[in-house]
Amino acid sequence: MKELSSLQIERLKYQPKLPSSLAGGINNLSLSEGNNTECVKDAEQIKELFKNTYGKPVVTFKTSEQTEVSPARNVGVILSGGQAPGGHNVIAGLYDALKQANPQNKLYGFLGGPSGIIDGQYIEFTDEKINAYRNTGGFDIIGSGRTKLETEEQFQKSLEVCKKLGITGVVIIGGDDSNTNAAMLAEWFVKNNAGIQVIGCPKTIDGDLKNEQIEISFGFDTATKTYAELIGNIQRDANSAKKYWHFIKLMGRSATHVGLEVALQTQPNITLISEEVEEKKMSLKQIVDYMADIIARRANSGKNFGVALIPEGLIEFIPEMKSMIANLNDIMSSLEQDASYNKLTVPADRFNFIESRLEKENAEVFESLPVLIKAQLLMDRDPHGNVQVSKIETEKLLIEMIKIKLDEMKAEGEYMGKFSDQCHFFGYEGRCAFPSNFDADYCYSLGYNAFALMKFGLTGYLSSVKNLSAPADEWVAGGVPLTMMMNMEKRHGQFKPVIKKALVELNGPVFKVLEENREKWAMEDKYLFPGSIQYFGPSSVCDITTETLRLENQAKLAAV
Ligand code: FBP
Repeated sequence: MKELSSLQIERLKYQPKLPSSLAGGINNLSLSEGNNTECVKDAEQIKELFKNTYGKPVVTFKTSEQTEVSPARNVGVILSGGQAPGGHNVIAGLYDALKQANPQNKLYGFLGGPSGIIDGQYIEFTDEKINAYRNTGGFDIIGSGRTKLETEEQFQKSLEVCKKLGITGVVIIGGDDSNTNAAMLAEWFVKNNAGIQVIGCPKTIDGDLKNEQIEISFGFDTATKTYAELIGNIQRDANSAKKYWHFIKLMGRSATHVGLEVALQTQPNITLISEEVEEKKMSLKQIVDYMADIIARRANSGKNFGVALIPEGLIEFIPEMKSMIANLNDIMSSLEQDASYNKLTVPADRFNFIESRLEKENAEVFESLPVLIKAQLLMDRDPHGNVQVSKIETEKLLIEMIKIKLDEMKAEGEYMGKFSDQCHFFGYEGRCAFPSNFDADYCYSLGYNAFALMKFGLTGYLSSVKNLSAPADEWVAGGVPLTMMMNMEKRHGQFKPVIKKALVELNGPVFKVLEENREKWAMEDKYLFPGSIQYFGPSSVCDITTETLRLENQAKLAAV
């Protein structure tokens, strides 16, 4: 029996690249500070909530001739939220920097996500443990979780656990919500003179934790390449058999960065972009008409096959659904303790109960949905009170409605084809893939850099590595104050400080490519077959980044 696959063995040997500014060693760094910063919106409230950590400058590292060794210290690390390829390398980079800085330093990993720091569940990392996970996918080294770190009691408990372990620095690896929590914890520690620094690292396959300072979150590169490989294979199958329409839902809770990137890598016949649906105020019926029109036109030219990409979060961007879901979320949160609802066991009774409480127009929308979707909309909410969109089979909803539309078109003589469907949902398939070279390098650099930020006494910062379209040695390492990315948004009915999510920009360079080509891709088959991620071989296939990064960087350069 084998202990490791051949690829596992080879990947463990890969040495991730660091930006040249960090490659000189953790004890040979100097720090440059920019000007003080402002948050993206709602400055008054954010300043008030983050009195101690607001407005700090963006910082950048350079190699220094001077060597500075600091006293031994202990650091803790948390993996938070959904898995993303490269998480293990963030921890490996952090560990290497910390041990290089002072071999007496210790790194603790909190188990099962943020709950680990509250409940005092942890391990101490050793060389052996870290070496077994280098360049591997997944978060299984310490596990992850979605507990929100936000209450006074949780902060107090975290402080006690850190004190017990002598921890003076915590790294939180997470998405927008987890880094919002990192900012709150950092502020609380300063306010309470805890002497504990907090640094965040930008993680999420969704690609929506990005802004002027953060070019992309880690995991997006590998996950989109994994999905693109699978979609390319399906396109080949569709083009060979010429008998199925493949409807593929793609992960990405809210924004459609994943769908857009994958579309540019594969050029399918239909790509829905949630942000466009919202901007154009498209109803569910209009989306169905748009898709049915392409299906009919292709069928009328002899092609009863095709590939359509559907973003996971679509349902929440269709105005009538958005309004209904918001209304439903409020009702559901008040129903948790409601015995009259909880005792209903027959689905139809639950649907009637909900319909009777929804506002009239929302009730009509809910009522019009197939039973399967109604039931999925009533499932448990996530810790933020949101519908778990990954569990809603939007692709099936669209297929059912398209079939009805095509029958109507057939009756009118507008459609003569045959529609046979296949459904797919790609999400979990990509979140734990072996990180691409890009993600392996980027993540290792983020972790290494997180310790550099701690070494300079900073707190409430997000580890940042920029200039990512260039080769790794030209990347720019530094830190961005977390408050700089914040604004106030309504959560659970209350305004709270949160890191602003980046949605797809409809006037941005990436969407423009889709917009310019989609009619051609709809009718002529311009499929691309990206194949699997390459880890060994020419740099032109192993080290390429995403189209999103390439096009955004190109646009930035053109604007200078
Ligand atoms: P993060 O924002 O925590 O990185 O997670 C994103 C995501 O992968 C979404 O794309 C998806 O909707 C969600 O996680 C699924 O969550 P879960 O893993 O709890 O099923």
